[in-house]
Amino acid sequence: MTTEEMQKRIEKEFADRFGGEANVYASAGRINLIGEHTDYNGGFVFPGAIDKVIMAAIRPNGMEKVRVFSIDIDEYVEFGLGEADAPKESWARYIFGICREIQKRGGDVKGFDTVFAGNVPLGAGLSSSAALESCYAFALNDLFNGNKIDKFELAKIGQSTEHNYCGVNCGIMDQFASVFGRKGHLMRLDCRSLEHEYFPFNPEDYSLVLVDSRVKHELKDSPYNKRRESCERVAKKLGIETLRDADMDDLNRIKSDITAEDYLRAKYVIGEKERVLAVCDALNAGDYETVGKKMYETHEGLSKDYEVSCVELDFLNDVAKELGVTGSRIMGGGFGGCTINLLRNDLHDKFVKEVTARFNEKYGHEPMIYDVVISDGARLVKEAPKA
Ligand code: GAF
Repeated sequence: MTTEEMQKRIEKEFADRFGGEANVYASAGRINLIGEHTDYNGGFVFPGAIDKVIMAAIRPNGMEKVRVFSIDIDEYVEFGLGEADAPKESWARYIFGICREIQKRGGDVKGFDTVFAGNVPLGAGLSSSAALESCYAFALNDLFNGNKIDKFELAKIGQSTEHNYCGVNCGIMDQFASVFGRKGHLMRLDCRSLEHEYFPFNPEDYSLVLVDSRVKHELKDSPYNKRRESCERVAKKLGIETLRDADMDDLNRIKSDITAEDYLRAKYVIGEKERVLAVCDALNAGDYETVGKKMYETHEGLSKDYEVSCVELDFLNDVAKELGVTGSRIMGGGFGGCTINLLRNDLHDKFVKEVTARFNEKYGHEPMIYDVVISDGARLVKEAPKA
C-alpha cells in the first residue's frame, strides 16, 4: 500500500467508525548506516528516517478514554488514561505507554479517537515500533500540549514507553531518527551529549538497498536486553558510566576479571565507536569505498563478537561481498530482519536479481528488497477543518 492509499484508507475508516474528519499524523521507520548497539553505550549512531511510515487519524473525543482501531491488525481496543488501565494487546500498549509517559512528565492527555495503519515492514529491523511511538508522541504534543514538549523529549517518551510498557531496554536511536528525520539527510547523533548533526546523503553513483531476510525479529523475546546487560557489567567493572569511555587497553586490563562472552561484547562496541567516526570522515571526503569497508567490519563484529546475526543474514552478507557490493551489514538490533547494502548504481539490478535468486534457492523463500529513500520524520500530514 502506498502512503497516499494508506491515508485514504485511514480517513475512510475513521469516518465510518467515529464520523467526520480528524487530523492525520505520520512518523517514519529508520535505517542506520553504521553505529549499531552503540546508543545504549553512550556512543554514536548514524540513522535516517525512511519513506515508510505509521500514519494515524486522531481527534479528541471529550471523554476520559482512548478508542483505537488498528487497520493492519483489524482490532479495536479502548483504554482509560490511568496506570491501571494498561491494555493487554501488545500493539495498544505502545499508544497507552505514550499517553502515560507524557502524563508522567506533567503533560496533558485527554481522551481521543484514532485509527492507524502502517507500511513499515514489521520485525524487519526498521523500527516500526519507534514510528508508532513517535507518531502518537508528536500528535498528542500537537493536540493537547501546544507543541511545548521539545523534540528530544518526544524521542525519550517513545524510549521510556519501550522500557516501561513493552519490555525492550532499547537506546534512543530509533525514536530519535523517527522524530528528527529530514528528507535527504542522515544524522550523526552522539548518544551521550545528544548533540546531532545532519549530513546530506545523496551520492551520485551509489545507493542504499535493504534486503529483508524475512526472518522475524522481535526484540522483546530476543537476547537484546542481555547484550545491554553485558555492556553494563563491563562498564561497571571499569568504573565508568558507559563503554563510550573505554578503549581496548582498558578492556584488556580487566580481561581476566570478566567472562569471555562479556569481553567479546565490549570489544565489538569499542570498535564500532571508532568505525562511526571513520565513516563520518569518509562521507565528508566522498569516500564511499571506505564507508563500505567499515560496514563489512561492522557485520563481522556483530556476527562473531556481538553474536546478533543468524545464518540467513550471514549468507546475505557473503553474497553481497561476492557480487562486489561496496558495503553490507546487519542493520538494527539483529537476530533477523534486514541487511543494509551500499552499492554502485550500475550494480543495482544485477545484485537485486542475484541475491533474490540465491537466497530463494537456499532458504526456500525470496527476501524482500527495499530501495532506501531518506525522508522526513514525525509530522502533521493534514489538519482537519475546524468544526
Ligand atoms: C534496536 C534498538 F531499539 C536501538 O535502540 C538500537 O540499540 C538498535 O537496536 C541497535 O543499534 O533497534
